[in-house]
Amino acid sequence: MMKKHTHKFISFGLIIAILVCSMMVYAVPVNAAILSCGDFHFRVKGDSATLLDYQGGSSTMLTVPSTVEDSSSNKQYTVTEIGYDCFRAKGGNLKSVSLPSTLTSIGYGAFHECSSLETISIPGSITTIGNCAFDSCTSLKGITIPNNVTSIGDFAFAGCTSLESVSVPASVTELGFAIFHECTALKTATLTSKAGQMMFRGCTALTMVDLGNVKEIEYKMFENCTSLKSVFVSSGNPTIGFEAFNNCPAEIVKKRAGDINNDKKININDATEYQLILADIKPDTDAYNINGNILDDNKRDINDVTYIQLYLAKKCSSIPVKQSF
Ligand SMILES: [Ca+2]
Ligand SMILES: [Ca+2]
Repeated sequence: MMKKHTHKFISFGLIIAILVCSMMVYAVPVNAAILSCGDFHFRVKGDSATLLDYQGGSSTMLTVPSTVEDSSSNKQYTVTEIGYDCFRAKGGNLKSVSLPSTLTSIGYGAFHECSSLETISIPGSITTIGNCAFDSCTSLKGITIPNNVTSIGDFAFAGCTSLESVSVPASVTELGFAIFHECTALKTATLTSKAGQMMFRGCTALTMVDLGNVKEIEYKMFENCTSLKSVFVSSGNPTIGFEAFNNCPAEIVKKRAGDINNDKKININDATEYQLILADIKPDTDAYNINGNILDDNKRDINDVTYIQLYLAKKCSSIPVKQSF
């Protein structure tokens, strides 16, 4: 076991020092240099710096600086990237990490096996989360993927066994393999437009997934999700890939009825919206079509609106959820 508390205050001092200290240049590859400061090494190129590694070891809280300075030239570099396996060796005691809003990329394995890490805020500037970036962060309680992220790599959050809920925004267009593989505490997940292969494989506590507008349920996406009860879609009939539901209780894909505006709530706005659509005041869309035939009689009409109103007035007990497969 590494000592967790003895050097806490010394380390905190070091963190402050990092923010104001100057750098030493000690290696100069072609067009790049390595700068050293406190517990960090950076590779600098152009105007940007990549955080290469961290040598702290005993700190539990850490702030990554937004800029570094080369003391020999007084040139400042913007920290844009967390590099390969950066915190893997010495990040084992970190509980909380603060990242600067200058970052655009969290690299391959950056926080791999940071098993004490409970909280980290991914800045809104991030576009890429690399393979295994948070793999086996077994204490990580929650993660928000901001809506500038376009790419998430293989196993990025695999083995995060404390995560209970995840949400992937519409901005994400490239998804690797097994992103949430064996996140065994995960109960709910919300996707928007894209899924990945083996995405939730072995998430044995997963009960509810909202697929949004996902068009394809990918290869082995829910394999061994032995608690899975509900998979909702908002539009269309997604295609179901090979062994997508292997060793699940059932292939269960449902559509929401009654949630006309597709905001995951059924309230008076849905009744109003529906009336506007039926009166041709609002354009009709696929989503309205799917959610609107509440009485399942192949017509969308005023009776469906009335049903929502009765439901809201507690005159009927439930809005039926339609089974599509
Ligand atoms: Ca609604
Ligand atoms: Ca109807």
